[in-house]
Formats: sequence, structure tokens, C-alpha cells
Amino acid sequence: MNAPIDTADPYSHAQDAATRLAELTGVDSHDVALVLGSGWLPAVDALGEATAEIDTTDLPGFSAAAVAGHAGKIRSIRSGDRHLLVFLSRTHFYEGKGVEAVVHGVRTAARAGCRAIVLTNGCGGLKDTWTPGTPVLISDHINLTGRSPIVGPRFVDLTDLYSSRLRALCREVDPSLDEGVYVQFPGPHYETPAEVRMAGIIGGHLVGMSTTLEAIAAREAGMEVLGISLVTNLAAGISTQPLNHEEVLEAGRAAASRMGDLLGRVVPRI
Ligand code: 8IG
Repeated sequence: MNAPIDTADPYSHAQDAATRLAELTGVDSHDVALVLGSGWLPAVDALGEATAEIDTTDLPGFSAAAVAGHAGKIRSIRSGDRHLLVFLSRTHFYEGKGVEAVVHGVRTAARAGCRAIVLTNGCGGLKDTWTPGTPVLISDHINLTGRSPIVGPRFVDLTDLYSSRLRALCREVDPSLDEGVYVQFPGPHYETPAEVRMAGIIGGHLVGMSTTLEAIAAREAGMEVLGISLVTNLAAGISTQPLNHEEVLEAGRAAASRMGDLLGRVVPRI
């Protein structure tokens, strides 16, 4: 069994996880990391051949996945001359395990050698033209958790946090891709209609419960970040329908081939 994450020294704990990851996968160094959010799991097969799959719980600092549709696994995938490190699940802020646990995978990926990370999620959309199953590039974020994964006087610059180079690459592959500002709420409840209106007023276009803390940790670690949201539902109050998690999983299944095609064409060019 695993000891919980060492909050006093999360960086060396991530180094321990990366060392164990290299042993278990037989891959000394990975190149690009991907974190799959709600609805993205069916797209994973388009990335290439899996050379190893391990349980996250086999690495120091990870605990079991809590959400249906998120398998607690990490896959090492060979894609051309690249080694991809794919997290089939993430730890969410709302699990209450602390911000260090939320970003442990990102820090592990950085220590495993990854120079870029693709953070995906399922989210609510504020534009009614974004029907369920629409992918949207994250151009920037607003972090409403009130927390940072960084402790102490490390004043990390977040200008161009979501790499304009990688967004342009995505648009070369699919010129129809829209972009928007992602607003992370703490969750696990969905927003009220008034909170969704607020998200729009402060400049948001997408609402979700992940990604921003991971993006900050990735930038701190020097990785280039690509964020892609899959709009799985219209945000509360934009839609007249109540929200449910099954709808999220179904939107992912329906959009899988488009997401797979997008990732399969973008990742080799990162
Ligand atoms: I999937 O509408 C998914 N995740 N906060 N709001 C928030 N998170 C989400 C939503 C949503 N849909």
C-alpha cells in the first residue's frame, strides 16, 4: 500500500514516483504527458500502441480513482519515436486530498522527462452553439478554488500558460476548433445558474472542476501546456435540462472518434 503524499516535500515524492514509473514501464524517459478527463477515455486508442499499463496505486503518492468513467491507470504508449505517458484518471480538488495530490501526476510526468502536457477535461459550456461533444481549446483560465499548488515565494509567470504555439498546431489540424476561458469551480456540485452567469461576466466560457491547478504546476515545472475541453453539457441555466453525469459519459462516447482523431494528429507534432 501507498503512503499518502508527502506534503512537506511533494517534489521529491514526485521524483520517487517517476523513478518507480521508469522501472515498471521499462521506459527511462517519457516525452509528452496526457491527462484524460471525463469523456476522453474512448479517444485513447488513437494515440498508439500501449507498451505498459500500470495501476496509479503502484506509484508512491497516488490513491485510487474516485469517479465513474475514470480508470485509475497510467499507460505508456509508443507513438512513432515518442513515449507518451497517459493518465487515464486524475485526482480532483473536490476529493479533499489536498492540492499536492491534485498535481502529483503532473509533477511525476515532469520528473519522468515530459516537456509538454495535454490536459483534457469534460466541462459545461456557456455558448449555446457548443452542442454536447464539441471540443474547445482552453485559451486561459480563471481559478476559483482560491488555492495554488505552489507554496512559498515562487512567483511563476502565467502569461501564455496555455501555449499559443500548441493551440495554433491544433487549429492547423482542425480549423473549426473554437477557444475559450476555462473557469474552475471547486465542485463537486455543479454551478447554480447565477454562478454560471457570474462566470460569463468575469470572462469565462467554460465551467469545470479540474485543470487549472494542474496547469499551474505544469508551468512551474517548465512544461508546455495544451488544454482541451470537451463540452459535454450546456452549463446550468444555459440549458433548461438538469445536469447528470451519465450525459457526460454519453457525450464522450459519441465524440470519441473526433477526439481520438484530434489527439492522434496533434500529439505527434507537439
Ligand atoms: I463533465 O457543467 C462537467 N463537468 N463545474 N460544471 C462543472 N463541471 C462540469 C460540468 C459543469 N460538466
